[in-house]
Amino acid sequence: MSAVSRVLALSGGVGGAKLSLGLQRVLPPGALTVVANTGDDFEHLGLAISPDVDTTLYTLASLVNPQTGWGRDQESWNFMAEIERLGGETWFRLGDRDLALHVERTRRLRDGEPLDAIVRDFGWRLGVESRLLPMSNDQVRTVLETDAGVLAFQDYFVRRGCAPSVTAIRFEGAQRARAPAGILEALASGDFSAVVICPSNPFLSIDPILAIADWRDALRSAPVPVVAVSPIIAGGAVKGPTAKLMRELGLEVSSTTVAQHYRDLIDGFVIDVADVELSNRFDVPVHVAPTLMMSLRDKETLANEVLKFSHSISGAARTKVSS
Ligand code: FO1
Repeated sequence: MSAVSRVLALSGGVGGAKLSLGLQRVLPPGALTVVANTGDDFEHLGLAISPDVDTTLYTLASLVNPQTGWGRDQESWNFMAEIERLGGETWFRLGDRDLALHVERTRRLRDGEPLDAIVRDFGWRLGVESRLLPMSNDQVRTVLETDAGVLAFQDYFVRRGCAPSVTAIRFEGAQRARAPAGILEALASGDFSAVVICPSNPFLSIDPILAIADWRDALRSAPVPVVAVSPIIAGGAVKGPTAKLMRELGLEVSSTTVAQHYRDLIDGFVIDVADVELSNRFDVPVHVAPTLMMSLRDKETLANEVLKFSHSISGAARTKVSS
């Protein structure tokens, strides 16, 4: 266990959820709060789907499908098979167990309950000991400008398998969106001892959170260290379209690019052991650790490394580079 006590983690889908699970396992019960991206949310088959919130929820509840990293374990697909038989849309796969979550969330949203209250209750019912929050109760939608036209996130990501080339990304609704009540005050008043930006896609998973002025301002002025973990290892991404997207946006596929992207927010940056030779190429303190999370032990080890590092830089002069 580390000296760091309460931690706020910012997360997207699978990669972020893995580190969140590591943090949950090495911190005391209840000491972790995870803020999940909702830019990927959409309405599908008449249901309100929140993929990154659900991936995090299932991972923290040890109910996630270990093969995909999203959706439920012990899943069956009768609903999808029947949808197909009826000629419905099957490109986005909703398993039978997972379906219950979407049906229940949709009902509660339609009854006027805010998303954060619904997610909090789901967490409690599924036995999650950490607090999980959507980045906002207001609608924010990630939209991509591509060589195949303007695409909604899941159309780009799942239906088209990230094949289109991306020229720009926007977060519709982010300008009006607010963070859920209470969390920013908790951060500003020192309730947390560190903020961790998980190794999620910076452009698709973390940027939707940072596009909300509330969050960006709160992180810039956080009275505690903000530490990001690079999703890039040895010039490639562990999973997903991060490296392809960076090339399309004209960026070098390197952890130095990611640190530069977060430069006005972070006080420290964690890179993989494979990138040790880059460690003197950053404007912020750098910690080198194994960042590939295959086993539960890997997740716990990285969580401990991140917490140790953030503790070691807390109290040091702020290193954020103003932009
Ligand atoms: N990802 C896929 O690649 N194909 C799917 O059919 C799919 C269904 C799905 C259903 C529920 C859910 O919570 C997540 C799901 N995902 C699927 C993952 C998800 O679309 C992405 O991983 C995230 O949006 C990006 O973080």
